[in-house]
Amino acid sequence: MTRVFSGVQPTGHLTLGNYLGAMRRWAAVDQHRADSLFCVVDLHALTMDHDPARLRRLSRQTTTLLLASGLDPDVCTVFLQSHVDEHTRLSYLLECVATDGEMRRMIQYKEKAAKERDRGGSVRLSLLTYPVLMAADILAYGADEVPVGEDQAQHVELTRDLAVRFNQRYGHTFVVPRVTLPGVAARVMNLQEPARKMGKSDESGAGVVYLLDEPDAIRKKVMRAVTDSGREVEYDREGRPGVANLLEILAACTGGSPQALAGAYESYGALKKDTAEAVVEVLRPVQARHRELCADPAYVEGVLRDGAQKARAMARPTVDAAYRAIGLLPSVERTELMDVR
Ligand code: AQP
Repeated sequence: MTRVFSGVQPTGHLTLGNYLGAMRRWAAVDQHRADSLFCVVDLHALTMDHDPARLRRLSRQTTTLLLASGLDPDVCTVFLQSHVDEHTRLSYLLECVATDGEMRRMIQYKEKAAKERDRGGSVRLSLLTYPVLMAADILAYGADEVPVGEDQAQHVELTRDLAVRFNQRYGHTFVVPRVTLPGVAARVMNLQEPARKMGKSDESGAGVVYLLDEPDAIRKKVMRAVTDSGREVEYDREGRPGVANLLEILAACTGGSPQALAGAYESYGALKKDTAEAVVEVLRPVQARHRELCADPAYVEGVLRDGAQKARAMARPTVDAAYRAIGLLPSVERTELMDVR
């Protein structure tokens, strides 16, 4: 059976981008057709300046939202990255096959490091090495597919490179995974700055629809979306990125295609109105389920406890095999060696 792995970072409140680009597909499709693991990758949240209390809150909220979006712990595995030591065990081995040059080429590293430097902060070493930890997240489970938004595709490419290199040097150990992207809304853009990705760590939040935004807040944000001075509704990602973004969001929410939807509108106002309502409707059941789950924190804790147990059992054999392949003596063999002497 195909195995799927994906994750989400508890670095802020989850956005419509996270939902349309990744989470919705995990719940609607992946968990039912594959042996799937979905992970709140909390260690990745330590790569930038962070507040420990906020991280704890966001880790709980992110887990609750994954469940609210439809992940069913009876058919998939939901867990926290820091609960399974195999991720960091494997990450070090992969650091020994990755190169400094390929880490520095990662777009997210360049962007986030530049932002941190502009703020006068210092760049954590873990920001540079985090794609290797992400590779370990994926390879530890022998995942065949990694369903992500477009912004994570480069990191999955790196994961493939590291798996191939490790296998060539030390013998076949890892499945080489492939990225899967959604057909539409693979990169939802910021409503105020359509050249920029809608991200959860955006400072103002004006162009970001959060999954827990009230319906009126969603309507306001969509109605104020930056478009352009033209009048005709055309799907042109390069020339009219703001309108194209709205069309993609509408298409992702209603199931149409952005090109076909463009022909159905004569004004930006009407497009914005329908997009706002479509987003409100898509998020309504997620928000309702989130409220129910918040009233039952013991259930969410139980999901994480069981998920970690299942995940550990899946990851351990592969990570142990990697340790052996690279030349490290497993502790059992070490005892046997001493007996022989
Ligand atoms: N705008 C987006 N459009 C489509 N997909 C997106 N994803 C994120 N933003 C969009 C996808 O959501 C999944 C989880 O994302 P993540 O938390 O691992 O990574 P991120 O969103 O890049 O988060 P950061 O780095 O904490 O902060 P921001 O958001 O501020 O950059 C992934 O599959 C991702 O592709």
